[in-house]
Amino acid sequence: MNDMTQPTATDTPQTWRVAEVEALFALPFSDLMFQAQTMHRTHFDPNSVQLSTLLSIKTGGCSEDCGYCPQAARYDTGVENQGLLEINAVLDAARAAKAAGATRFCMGAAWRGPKQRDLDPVLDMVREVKALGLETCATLGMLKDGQAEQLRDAGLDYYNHNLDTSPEFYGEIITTRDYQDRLDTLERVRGADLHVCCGGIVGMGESRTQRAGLIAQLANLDPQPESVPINMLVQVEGTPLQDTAAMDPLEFVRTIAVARIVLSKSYVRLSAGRQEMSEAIQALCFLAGANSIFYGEKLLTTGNPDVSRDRDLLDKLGIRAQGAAH
Ligand code: SAM
Ligand code: DTB
Ligand code: SF4
Repeated sequence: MNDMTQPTATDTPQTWRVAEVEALFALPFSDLMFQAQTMHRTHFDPNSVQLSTLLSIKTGGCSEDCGYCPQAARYDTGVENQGLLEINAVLDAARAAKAAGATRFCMGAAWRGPKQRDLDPVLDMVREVKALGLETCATLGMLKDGQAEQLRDAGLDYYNHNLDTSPEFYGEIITTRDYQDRLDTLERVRGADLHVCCGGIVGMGESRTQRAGLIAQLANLDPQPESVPINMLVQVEGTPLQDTAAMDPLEFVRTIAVARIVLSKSYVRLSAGRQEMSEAIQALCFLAGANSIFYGEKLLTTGNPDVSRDRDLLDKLGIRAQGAAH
């Protein structure tokens, strides 16, 4: 890359090696937090958080075998299957999310990927949610050629598709689609000029090296994703991961801090698992550079803190909701 005809160091994106990311994880906690906060303050207002509300528009009965997921048909988790919601139910939920202060509405479907007959009604939902003045996000599984463009043309702002974990650990968690399938969908999303929302789950029994492997993969996406959800596994009875040894919450805080350092301009979302976290740990996550949360009492099928509890927490910390009148 030193050849004069090649891009210079300033326009070549930095490639993160797993060992470099792991070295960040290994820093003394205070040093890691200092670096993360310094980075956070370089690119963002540290006292502002973005609020996204989720809605499951199609629930359960999924053909895939993701070991963490309550919606996989093959696991007996008690989740009730629900076909695609009527558009009015979706719009009611979107209006309520907006009234509560969310700026983005994310529609999730338990599909391996959408068939065209599934996608058509979702395009209407995207159009009408967007018309309410909300940012729109969808997570519908793997996309085929042309589908990302249809979503973009309907007014979709973000597409969420997670890498979930490191390539080395991936096969322990999911066998019905491979890592490359995920990268291919992300390419299609990026190719359609949609904003990319891509993150993963920790606390699935992966090693620290594998956590670093996930973060390195995310950091090496070019361009980096605009939004990076970091989920703490929600252990759901009936899933293969239900009895996974709990991860130290401070290791979760470290994961957020490392993500903030290497994905310096991305929104890092403190995602699933907040209901099981103390306020103190959540506050440390904000200090570590998390600047987005899922907001609203439900994620897709599992619980999330009540809106009033989140408002209290943000008030206590002096954190403003992005886009809120103040
Ligand atoms: N079915 C689509 C797919 O998998 O691409 C979209 C919805 S899927 C439920 C979206 C993401 O939710 C998954 O990629 C995973 O990262 C996250 N997720 C699912 N179950 C979870 C759990 N129990 N704990 C934490 N995150 C979870
Ligand atoms: C993401 O990274 N986390 C969200 C969203 N993207 C779609 C989903 C979390 C799901 C948690 C389990 C559930 O509620 O079913
Ligand atoms: Fe299906 Fe998505 Fe759950 Fe995997 S994560 S089982 S693809 S709903």
